[in-house]
Amino acid sequence: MTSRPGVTAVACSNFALCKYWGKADLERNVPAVPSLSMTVGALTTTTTVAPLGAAETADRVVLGGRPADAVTFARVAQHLDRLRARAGGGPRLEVTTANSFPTGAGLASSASAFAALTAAAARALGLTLGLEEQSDLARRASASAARSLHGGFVELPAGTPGTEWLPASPVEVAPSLDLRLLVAVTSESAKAVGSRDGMNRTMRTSPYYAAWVEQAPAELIRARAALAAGDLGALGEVVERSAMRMHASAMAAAPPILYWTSGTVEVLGAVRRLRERGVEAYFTIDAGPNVKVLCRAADAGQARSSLSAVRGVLTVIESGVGGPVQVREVPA
Ligand code: 2P0
Repeated sequence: MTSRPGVTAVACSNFALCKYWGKADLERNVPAVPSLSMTVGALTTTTTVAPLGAAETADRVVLGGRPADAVTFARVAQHLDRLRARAGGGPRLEVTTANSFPTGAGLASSASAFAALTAAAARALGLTLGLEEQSDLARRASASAARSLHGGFVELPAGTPGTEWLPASPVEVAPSLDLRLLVAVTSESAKAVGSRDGMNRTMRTSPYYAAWVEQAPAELIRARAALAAGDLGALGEVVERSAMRMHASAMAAAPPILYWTSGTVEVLGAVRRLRERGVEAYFTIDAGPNVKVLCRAADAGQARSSLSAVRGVLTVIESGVGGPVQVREVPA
């Protein structure tokens, strides 16, 4: 064993209010559209990275108490190789990771996972990196992970082919805007098409993809302005459009990609009814059937009980805005 201590990192998940869907550079994992997310305090990944002895020839990856499957292992090991290259070498590593939320709830997120892994492994390898450098590295493993190093509301810009440096950074939000996010869980099964495959298929085959890329930057500017002004109504309009336009581009792929279930559509109706009753609530949907609902803290109780009563909703998870990644060393 080396004398280096292990390192534990806790990273929050994030949900995009303006979606990332499509890449400008596949090899460097550079997004083709800018995205803007809320860091989600209630959903965290805790990852411990410890150096293995010099005789070890492979990394070890344990997820939720079980060895990782081959695909996950390969993706984690590739990221560890990236970090070792940055550190100029280093030992094989043991990675132990667990989520705070129930696995199989359709919320497993590469965002919190690769953010925590980047922070813990970088420190374990002796690297001293700022959050932006960690964000740029995490983005290469999973672009949504670049946003999870930071707390609050976070923007990841678009890049172009060949872009090498592309970190996420926090965006300004009006202090008066006290927001909550409610996750209406409508399915506990894994999605049929993963987000990486889904966005690649959309890029290759959807006639709506070019329009999606074209309209995204102006929408993000509107969302940023609404956040800074504390204007939930203006923000919510952009948030819903971003989700609908992302899904429309995916639905138009060949073969089509439909992440929604009947429960998804039921929740969209419930959100509309909340607004008709004067509750400012706005939906977003990621690459799966669950619906996330943005509202003021003062309205969260009412929104939560309405969403819980929707047919097809299994559970509702409530979250405030999360903070940046936390890192601590653990004894060798
Ligand atoms: C987002 N998603 O902005 C969008 C909305 C899913 C739907 O970022 O290929 O797992 O690893 O960079 O980060 C999920 O994409 O994709 C995602 P890769 P990632 O949150």
